[in-house]
Parts: sequence; C-alpha cells; structure tokens
Amino acid sequence: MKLSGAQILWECVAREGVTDIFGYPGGAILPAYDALLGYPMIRHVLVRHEQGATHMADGYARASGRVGVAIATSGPGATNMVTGIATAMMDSSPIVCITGQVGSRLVGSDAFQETDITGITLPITKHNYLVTSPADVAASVREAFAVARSGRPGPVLVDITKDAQQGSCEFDWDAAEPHLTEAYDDALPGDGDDRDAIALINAAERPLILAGHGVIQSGAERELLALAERAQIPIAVTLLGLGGVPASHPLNLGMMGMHGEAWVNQAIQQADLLIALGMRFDDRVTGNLKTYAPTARKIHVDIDRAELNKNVRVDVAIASDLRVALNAWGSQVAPGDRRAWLAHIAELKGDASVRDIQNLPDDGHLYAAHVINDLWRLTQGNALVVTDVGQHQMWEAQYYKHERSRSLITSGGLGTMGFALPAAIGAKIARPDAEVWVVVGDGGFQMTMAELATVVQEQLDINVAIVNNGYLGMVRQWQEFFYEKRYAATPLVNPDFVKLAEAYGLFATGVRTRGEVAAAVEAARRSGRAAIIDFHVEREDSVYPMVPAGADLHKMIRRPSPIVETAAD
Ligand SMILES: Cc1cc2nc3c(=O)[nH]c(=O)nc-3n(C[C@H](O)[C@H](O)[C@H](O)COP(=O)(O)OP(=O)(O)OC[C@H]3O[C@@H](n4cnc5c(N)ncnc54)[C@H](O)[C@@H]3O)c2cc1C
Ligand SMILES: Cc1ncc(C[n+]2csc(CCOP(=O)(O)OP(=O)(O)O)c2C)c(N)n1
Repeated sequence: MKLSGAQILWECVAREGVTDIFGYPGGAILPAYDALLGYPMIRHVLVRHEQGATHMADGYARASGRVGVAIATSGPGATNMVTGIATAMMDSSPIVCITGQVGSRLVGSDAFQETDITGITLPITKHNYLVTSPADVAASVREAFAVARSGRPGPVLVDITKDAQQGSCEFDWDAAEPHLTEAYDDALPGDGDDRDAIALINAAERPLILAGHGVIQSGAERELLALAERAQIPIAVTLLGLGGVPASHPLNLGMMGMHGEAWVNQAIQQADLLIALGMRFDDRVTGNLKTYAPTARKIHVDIDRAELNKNVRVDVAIASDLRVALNAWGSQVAPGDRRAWLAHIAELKGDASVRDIQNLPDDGHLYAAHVINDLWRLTQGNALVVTDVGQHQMWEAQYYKHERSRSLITSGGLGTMGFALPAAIGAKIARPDAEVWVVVGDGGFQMTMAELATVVQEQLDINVAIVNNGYLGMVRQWQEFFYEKRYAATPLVNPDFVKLAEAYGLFATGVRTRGEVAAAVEAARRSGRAAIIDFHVEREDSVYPMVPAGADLHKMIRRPSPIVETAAD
C-alpha cells in the first residue's frame, strides 16, 4: 500500500493504540496536519503553547501508563517543547514528540524556522530521530514508541522533514518492527544476587523500604506490600512514589527527604538496612551523602543499571524490573517480627510530629495546609491531584493522603513551574471519569494559564485550586531562611483570578477564611464545568520540616512556635 510519509506517521500512531494527541500546527508540520483529517480515530487537542502539549502528553502518560504524544512545527514550535521534554526525562515519563523540520535539502542552511532540534534535545531525550525520507517514517515512529515505553520509560523525539512527510512510498508495518538494543530494552538480570538481598533482609533488625516512582511504573504495588507485610518492614516513600503504597497502610510512614516527615528521615538515619525499590536517591531525598544512613547496609533494585551505585554506594545492586525482582524474592523472605523497631519509630513519630495546622484554632487566617486538608477530606482521597512546583506542592504531598497509584502527578526532578494545568488536561483526557484537581501557586499558574482556553475548547471538567500567597512562595521561604528576608523579586502583583476565570466562562470563586473552604470546594464540584477557586492564604507561611539543601538528613528546620501534636490526623 503506497502512502505519503504523513499518512504513514498517523497509520503508525493509530496502530500503536494512540487515541489522543496534543499539538499546535505550523508550516513544517502542515502535511502531517493535513493527513490527520483522514484519521478521525485520533483526537487532536489544540493547545495554546507547545510547552503545554508536552506537559499534556506527560500528564496523559502518568495518569494512564500509556505513551503520551505531542506534535509541533519546526523552529519555535520545537524549541517551546524543550522544557516539557526535560520534565518528562527527569521523571521517566514515556512521551513521543513529533516535530516538523524544514525540507531535507534546506537542513543546515539556516532556513526559515530551522532549528537543530535533535541536537538541542539530545541530552534530554532517551533517543531522537531526524527522518529525511518517507521510507524511514514507519521504522522510526515504531521504534520511538518502543524506546519510550521500554525499560526505564522516557521521552523520544521524531523530527520529520517536510519532504519526508510529502513524499510517498510503500507502507509495510511488519517490516518496520523495532529490534531494540539491550540499552533500551528491559534490564537483563543484574549483577547483584537475589540471595544476598534476601539474606540481608532476613538478618536485619531495623530495615526500611524506600519506595519510589518505579513501584508505580512497574506495577509492583501488591508485591511491595506483600514483602512489607510478610517481613513487617516499614515503608518510606519518595514524592513520586506517593500513592504507590496506600497512605493509610499502617506500615507506610510517609514521605522522606527535604520536606518529608521528620520521623521518616530519622528512621533512615537509624536503620540497619535500606531496601531501595525503584527510586534514585535524588539529592532532595538524601541530603548530605557523607552522613546519609550511616548505619545501614543497602539494597537497591532499579531497572536502569546506570542508577545503581550512582549517588549512594550499596551492598547489593540488582538491575531488574521491580515486579520481576519482588516476585523472585517471594516466599524466601522470612516472616518477621520487628515490633521493637516499629515501636521505636512510633516514638519518633510522637516526638517529631510538628504538623499541627489542623488543630490550630480558627483565628481568621487561612493556611494552605487547611485548604489541602479540607480538599482531601471532601474528596475522600479519591481525586487525581496534579500539582505545580513550590510550597503548595509540598503541602499537597504532606496533607493529601494518597491511597492509590497514579493519583498524584507532579514534576519532581526538574521541578517545572507551569506543569500543573496542562498536565491535568492530559490526565483528564486519559481518565475522563477521574475527578481532577489542580493544586497550583499563583506564580506557576501564570506561566501556563493560557491553557484555560484548551480546557474550555475541549469541554473538560477540571477544578483548579490556586494557593494564592502573593509571592513566589518557595523562593520567598529560602530568602526568609537563608537570605535574611531580603525578598528580591518574589512579591507578585496578580490579576483578579476570579474575573480571569469568568472571562473564560468558568465557574469561579474566591476564598479568604477557613470557614469558606468546604462550601467553595463543593460548589466547584457541583458546577458541572471547569472551576477555579482562588484561595487567599497566609502570605508568609513556610513548609516545615525542612532539611536545608546539602545538610544532614536528620538536621531539619522545624516550625518555630510550639504546636499541638496531630500525628494521627
Ligand atoms: C520543591 C521540591 C521539593 C522536593 N522535595 C522532595 C522531598 O522532600 N522528598 C522527595 O522524595 N522528593 C522531593 N522532591 C522530588 C525529588 O526532586 C525527586 O523528583 C524525587 O525524589 C524522585 O523520586 P523517585 O526517585 O521515586 O522517582 P524517579 O526520579 O522517577 O526515579 C524512579 C526510579 O525508578 C526506576 N524505575 C522505573 N521503572 C522501573 C521498573 N519498572 N522497575 C524498577 N525500577 C524502575 C527508574 O530507573 C528510576 O531510577 C522535591 C521536588 C521539588 C520540586
Ligand atoms: C520554570 C521555573 N522557574 C523557576 C523556578 C524556581 N522556583 C521554584 S518554586 C518557585 C516559586 C513558586 O511560586 P508559586 O507558583 O506562587 O508557588 P508557591 O511556592 O507560592 O506555592 C520558583 C520561582 C521553577 N521551579 N520553575
């Protein structure tokens, strides 16, 4: 069957099972857009900025586990994608980005809207392709999907010249089947021996599981809980691991790291064994590496061999898909009695719990923690929450109790402000039945709020909670703690977000006191359309506890005023 390169592109995308793509047209990608009209089974979501398209594809992928697809034209369209691609790369999110390129004979001539996007994205993609002939489209596109979803997932870019889209050739799906090299395929059995890992676990008195994003990505939630319950090992989770273990599970201690629970960080420092599963020892998680978990032996299971012994030297390093590894350990892990260790952690919890906000008398002030806590109660923990980056992101992690995998989507590794709204659009399209809440700061919201028009055009029912403190809050907090309150470039003058939302035809309301929170959330939920709530929160509140960057993990800054204990809350 003879098809144009553009038709081959969509033929392959459709056969990969893709039903939704996110993009923005332009000259060099016009042949592909023209051919798209012949593929009505693929829904195209017109974004307002190509960065939005990449975050949407990313949110789609994180919400569903399927590959997200974004498309843009050459030059500025392609460069606008760079932040979204880097975001997906840092958090191992599988997306395929398709860009148009100038005609192959013009490549290298500084032609109109020519950029070397494969060169630019080389370090922030798992792999990328420059396709200059229609005969190469099928193999490149099929391989791009295979690379994006294989092994450790990640972003792949396919740059297709205009003449490669316009020219024709025979389309042969089978002949284009990808044959991945080991580097992009699932990990081979690792060097570390399962028997060594099991022996360490069985001998440990104070073991701790560190559960990361890889638990969710490998679908190993049940296997992980089975291990923890059988051996009675407590679990700490990373930011991107939240939801992989139900928050209410008695062995789940909560989040580790810079803004993690104080008792979790102390338990890490006192453990005699860390079992790190699908997490990469980010510096937000370890603090000072020289003093990190000094008394612990360490086991690390990761699908990416390059992560093993990268930041933290371990005793047993296993390169494997996590689910495969945990199944192999299975019943060889001995049933454990770790009551003494668990009781000790419960004591740490009692001593260290400083998050009192819930029990503070209502003095007329509205704290972000109130907002998140009420949102959690009112949605009964069932919402799919997509956060932006900053203080509100950390408060969400602390106060919204995630019970299910893929119920929190957030930019962890790159920490990309502007991520939340577009990622939520992708998530809602991937899971139309989910109740989606965006939790976003007044700063980050203004980076990509143009995508509200996409929400309206696609008739998406998404709720946006703006945690409005009139500052670039997280940076203000660093200035308060480390720069003597010299607030350089952090106070914000904002538009009236309620009026803005109304201009888009959305439901909108503002909240200034704690007593108004519940009614506003319920009104947004009942409105049956996209909604924005502008929460005017305490302007100079800070996120506690905090491990200053590079400090020892147990040396946390605590909330200064004495506050009532609510560990059980
Ligand atoms: C303002 C701010 C503050 C932050 N504070 C904190 C904090 O206090 N605590 C915290 O935890 N984080 C914090 N972060 C996030 C932090 O920067 C990292 O993004 C996060 O810790 C990474 O979590 P992870 O290692 O689980 O996930 P990833 O970075 O996604 O790594 C996942 C790992 O799992 C592996 N993997 C993937 N699939 C599989 C599989 N099938 N089988 C086995 N392995 C697999 C991957 O190879 C990778 O090594 C913060 C971020 C921001 C922006
Ligand atoms: C694109 C981008 N630029 C700058 C930063 C640095 N940064 C991290 S948090 C933050 C402040 C965020 O402010 P806001 O969105 O209002 O959220 P808040 O911290 O107040 O909750 C900034 C500027 C970033 N993470 N991303």
